[in-house]
Amino acid sequence: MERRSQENNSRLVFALDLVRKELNKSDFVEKCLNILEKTELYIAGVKIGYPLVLDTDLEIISKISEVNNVPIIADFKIADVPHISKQIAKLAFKAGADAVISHGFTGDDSLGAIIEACEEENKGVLVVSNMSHPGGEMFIQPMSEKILNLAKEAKATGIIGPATRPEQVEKLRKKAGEELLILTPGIGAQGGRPGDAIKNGADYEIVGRAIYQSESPGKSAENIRDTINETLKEED
Ligand code: 3DU
Repeated sequence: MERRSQENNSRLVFALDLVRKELNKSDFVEKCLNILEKTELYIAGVKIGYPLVLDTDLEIISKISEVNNVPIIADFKIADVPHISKQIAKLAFKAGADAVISHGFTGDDSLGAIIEACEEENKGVLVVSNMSHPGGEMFIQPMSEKILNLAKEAKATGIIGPATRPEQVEKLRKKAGEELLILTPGIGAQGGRPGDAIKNGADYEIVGRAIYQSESPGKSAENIRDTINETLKEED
């Protein structure tokens, strides 16, 4: 992802959370690939979650990896016993994902099983250490530093933090040091401003609706990428 980020001068990860509605499956897949193609030059990676996979099938990841030259994060927020967690990660990798997102509250054995899958396949895992929605403050935020420590000890690739609460991102970066990537959803529709999370220590910002619900997803991705970059320059 770092290479793609440099090529496109972009710290933006696109959450491709489209909903099928009345389209048949193959037209819908075509539409998704089309939208992704329009944004491809402006993003560092794409994130695929449950809605899209459940509305199509796991092959959507393979199709994207064949057609679009962009790193793929499978956001399955894995939270299960170790052998099942590992199976989920392996299936995502087999389909073409470069990294998976996992919860960390399941403990060191479940995360350890995913790390094993990553080592076997040379892939990555991002651990949800905090969540961007208001309810994220109830249970996961008080645990966020413990989950971060677990991710660090397990040698995960990175963590997920909340772009809606940049001060929390700052705290996470202080604890993480330079060892973990920090990816932050919550920009646009959830209220976070492009660039704020990265200014506070994140590496990438994840954006969904503000791109795919706009009239011109390519233009919106370009604008958000540019706003992030402008905001980062302001700091200097
Ligand atoms: O709010 P948006 O439409 O920009 O989408 C945000 C994406 O990030 C979406 O795919 C969601 O599943 C994911 N996400 C969060 O929004 C918040 C988290 O804490 C973790 C993931």
